[in-house]
Amino acid sequence: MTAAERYASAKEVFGKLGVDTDAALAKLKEVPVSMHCWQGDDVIGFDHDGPLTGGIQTTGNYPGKARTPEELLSDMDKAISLIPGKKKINVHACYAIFEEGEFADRDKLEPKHFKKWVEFAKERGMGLDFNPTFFSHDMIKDGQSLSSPDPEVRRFWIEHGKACIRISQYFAEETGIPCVMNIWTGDGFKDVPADRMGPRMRYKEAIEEILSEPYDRTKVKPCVESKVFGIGVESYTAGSAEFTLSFAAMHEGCLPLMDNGHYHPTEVVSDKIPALLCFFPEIALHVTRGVRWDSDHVLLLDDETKEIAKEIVRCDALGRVYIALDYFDASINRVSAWAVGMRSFLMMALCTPNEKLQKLQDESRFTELMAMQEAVKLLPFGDVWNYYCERCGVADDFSLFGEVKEYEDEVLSKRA
Ligand SMILES: [Mn+2]
Repeated sequence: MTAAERYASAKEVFGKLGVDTDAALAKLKEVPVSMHCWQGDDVIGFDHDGPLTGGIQTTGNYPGKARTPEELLSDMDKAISLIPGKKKINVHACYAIFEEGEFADRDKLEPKHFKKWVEFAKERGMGLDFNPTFFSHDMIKDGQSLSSPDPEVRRFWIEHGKACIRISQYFAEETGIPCVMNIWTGDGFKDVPADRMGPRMRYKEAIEEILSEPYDRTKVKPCVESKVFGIGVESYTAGSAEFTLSFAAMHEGCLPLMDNGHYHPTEVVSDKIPALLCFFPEIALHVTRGVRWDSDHVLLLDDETKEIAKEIVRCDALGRVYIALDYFDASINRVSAWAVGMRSFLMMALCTPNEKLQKLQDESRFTELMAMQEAVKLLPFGDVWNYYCERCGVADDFSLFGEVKEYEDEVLSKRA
């Protein structure tokens, strides 16, 4: 049977449950998922030679890492050719692309240093998201940036944040698509602090000063991302969940950003999404896969990933949730890491008979609900997915590796 024939049969099965798969696929194709540039070179970037520092870490040494902007953009293009649907590109400030002999420190970055990213995105009809880079830099003093007790350190990073607002505005104006600008720092302490509130007050005031930089709220969407702990800062994080959530709630226009690797291992972001949507007009996500901790493994179609997607869809919040991915695995082919993680995140949620299931819950038919939820798991989602890939002109799941391997043999393996 061809993919189209299998799809026709699946469509009938889903149709009986009240799911219009044609409509689901049309919707799926239009939901942008932001592809993080930092998977391609293990979060190194182009503005420093040093290692990755500041509470995050990549592990692995798979050959073929992108070493230049040209290599990174070419690898991203290969990954993009394997990913169906709408994409955005998520850039970090440390990925400024300087001209020969040019350099600007983080506090002096300008839109022109990201011109090549804008060209890349515009040529492909994509939007751009942005992240100030508050790590891997000499001005991180004793593990602190925006919450540092040293006013000179804070000043440097506040100026960096302001520069990033201006660059985000430039991204939105150039692409015509809003730019989500996410503030995350690894500020914290390895051991028991003597003052927990002081750093948080300094952090709060610093973010307020960054957000005092003028910007168009319809174009720039500033976010604050929380974290429970990082490597070397196991005892205390200034930007904890309560801190960032409260900050966003108290500052109009600022969105809370949840990274599902940044919570205690038994907490689930899927449950937090509808809670936040009761209050915030818009929220942002970093979707990743933590294994025991914030290990930034490649996103897979596991239960929590599916549950996150389901919550976005059944809250009818595809237009209110900015979805970006955030992981970096240096132990496998990086193009494959992008392509596999970006592929199948939302399709199942869109083809789930959500209205039917909700009705069972509202009518307290819990036995039937359980039986139905189990039955739904084995619906022919694969037939819908393969047809979607075919229609989008990308490789199906079984051909993906072959394409990656070919690129590895022809391009990546020559980067010795
Ligand atoms: Mn994140």
